[in-house]
Formats: sequence, structure tokens, C-alpha cells
Amino acid sequence: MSTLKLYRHPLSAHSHRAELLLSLLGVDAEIIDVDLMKGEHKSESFLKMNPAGQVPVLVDNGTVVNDSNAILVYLATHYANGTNFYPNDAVSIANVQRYFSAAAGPIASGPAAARLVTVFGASLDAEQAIDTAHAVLTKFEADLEGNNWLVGNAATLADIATYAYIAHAPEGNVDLAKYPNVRAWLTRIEALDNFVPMVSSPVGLAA
Ligand SMILES: N[C@@H](CCC(=O)N[C@@H](CS)C(=O)NCC(=O)O)C(=O)O
Repeated sequence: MSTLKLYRHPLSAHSHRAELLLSLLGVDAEIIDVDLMKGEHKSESFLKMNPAGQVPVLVDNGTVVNDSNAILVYLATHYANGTNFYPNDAVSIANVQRYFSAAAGPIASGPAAARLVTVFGASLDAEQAIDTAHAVLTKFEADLEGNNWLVGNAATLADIATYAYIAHAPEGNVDLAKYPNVRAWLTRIEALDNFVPMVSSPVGLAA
């Protein structure tokens, strides 16, 4: 019986980061769905685990880890199981951190926000989110020119942290057609042993 519990929502790409890494590491966890539509993430018991009232939250035998990127670092360090998704040289660590910043910055305000509008009915500026998405995709397209992975020669937390919101960007009307390097990179991630997809979102869920 696993000691790990992952509180998530099935359509949350932040949650999917953690689910994907658990699967790539071959680590079992109890997956607990949090009903965001019913506000379960704002309940007293949930807020005790994560005062920000957001998924994902990882609980490992009493240790609570909030924030998807922090969860990735925790899992890749504590449960590496012979893998090296979090490389330990200074330059690679710095580069992984750069992509964590992109994941929490323009990816959150770009493709993630554009998808929040279409899937969850959020009142955000869709046009601005789509513009931000194309700016970050242009950067990724250049980063991936001649490179299979974002950092070094193998998949790292940088790829895992940025994958899902880019893969699901079309759900927010962000077309990936202009970005062949990005599309090839998505396919490469999807070919990793034990890759698990995030379910596709029915547009207008909140309607
Ligand atoms: N910085 C957080 C962001 C997590 C986040 O935005 N989660 C969304 C679902 S994808 C959420 O729980 N939203 C509900 C809310 O903010 O009230 C992380 O990386 O875990």
C-alpha cells in the first residue's frame, strides 16, 4: 500500500505534471480527485493542506508538498529509483529552474489561461492569453532547434513541467501548427516509457 497521496483534478495540467512523473518513476500513489466545481479545494480540511486552495497537493506519510513544480523536485529527488529527471550539476539545475519559471510564468498566463477561458469559462482576456502563448511557443520552438529535450540530452523535470499545458494548448484555441520542433518534442515525451496522458477537456465544462 502506497504512503503517497496525490490530490488532483483530472483536467488540471498542474496536477498532470505530478501524475506523469509518478508514472515515469514507477511510483504508486493514491489519486484523490478534488471537485473544483463544488469548491472542495476551498474547504477547511483542504486549506489546512494547501492554504492557497489549489491542486495539486502531495502528501507523503505526513509530509505535505504544495505547488506542482515543488512536487516534481520532491518526487524526482526522493523517489529517483535510478532515474535522473532532476540532474545534479549546477548548470542543468539552473536550466531546469528557468523552465519552472516559464511554467509558472508565461505558460500559466498564456496557454493555461487561454484553456481556462474555453474549458472552465474563466473571465480572462483570451486574446492576450493566446498572444502570450504564441510568444512562449516561439521561444520553445527556438530552444528545441537541434535539441531533443529542453535541458541536456534526456527528459528532465523541465520537459515534465511544461508538457501538459503546451500539449493541450489547442483546447484554448492556441494552434501548434507553426511549431514543428515543439510538436516533435511533445511526441518524444509521449513516447517515454510509462507516459500517461491527461484526459482531453470537453470545451465549455463550466457552462
Ligand atoms: N502554482 C500552483 C498553481 C496550481 C493551480 O493553478 N491549480 C489550479 C488547477 S490547474 C487550481 O487549483 N485552481 C483553483 C483555484 O485557484 O482556486 C502549482 O504549480 O501547483
